[in-house]
Amino acid sequence: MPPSVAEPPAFGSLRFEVVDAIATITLDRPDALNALTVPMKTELLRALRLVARDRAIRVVVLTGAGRAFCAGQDLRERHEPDAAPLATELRDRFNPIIRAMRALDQPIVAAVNGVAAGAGASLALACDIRVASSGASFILAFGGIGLVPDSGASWFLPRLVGASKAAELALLGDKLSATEAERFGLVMAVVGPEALLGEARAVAGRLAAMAPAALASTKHALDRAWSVGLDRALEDEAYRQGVAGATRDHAEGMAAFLEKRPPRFTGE
Ligand code: T3D
Repeated sequence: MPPSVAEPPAFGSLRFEVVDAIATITLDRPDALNALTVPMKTELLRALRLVARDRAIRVVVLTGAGRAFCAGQDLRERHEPDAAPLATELRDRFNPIIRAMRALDQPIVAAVNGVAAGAGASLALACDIRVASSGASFILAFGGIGLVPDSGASWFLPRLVGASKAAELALLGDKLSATEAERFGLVMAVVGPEALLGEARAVAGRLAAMAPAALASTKHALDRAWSVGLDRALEDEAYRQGVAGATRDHAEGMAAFLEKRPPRFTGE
């Protein structure tokens, strides 16, 4: 595995650590339920860019410190007289984060440790896989302050839970509990709070052991499939399979199968 280029970077409002090819990003303003300020958004984008450059990182776990995952935009900051206009803030700070998450080759596992509200819910929705603590919840809190779902929520939610449930959650702003989220397939597993990070890292560990190029291509193929017809998707799969089939990792996977041993994928 290539050495990590991610030096322990200095962050103020989040924690970034890499262990065993898994980068854990912890939103770290627990007193404000990890509400997103300008510095925090800037740092989150910086952390995602660090991951994008570091092939030694195979998976990202995104979580929150304290009792919340993330309460969305910091409403105290939003109330400041010099706050950027809403649309500008979305275009300049929120949307680049969501785009970076989906452009990332590495899958992102959300460890939803508590409430995910507003753009905090959007962050969780933009991850590839979610595991949740039993006390976690998702709230499309936008309507409560006279706003509309943003940071990708209106795009991800109907795709993840279906149009009907998405309308209910987005229009009424009702809280979706972790267990209900699991029933709708939004979260992969619900575990006790003390087991959450272990569960998320176990899922991340499984992903980290897989062939990274194939994993990245699968992530991007799934995203692309939303916007193309079957013919295009079939051709897209054929192309991606040609690329994946030419990797050393594919040869290793085949050899491991025939030799009845676990594969050792290197990312080549
Ligand atoms: O730039 C832009 O504005 C555009 C982008 C917008 C995207 C958005 O995210 S809009 C939606 C923003 N978020 C919300 O509307 C959620 C607001 N928060 C809540 O509704 C509730 O706090 C929760 C349902 C998330 C949790 O409720 P609860 O009862 O568990 O906690 P609490 O007592 O309300 O909050 C605890 C503390 O966190 C409290 O501070 P204090 O009084 O102890 O000093 C509270 O003010 C603070 N807090 C919670 N959410 C935010 C926040 N502080 C700043 N911003 C927040 N979003």
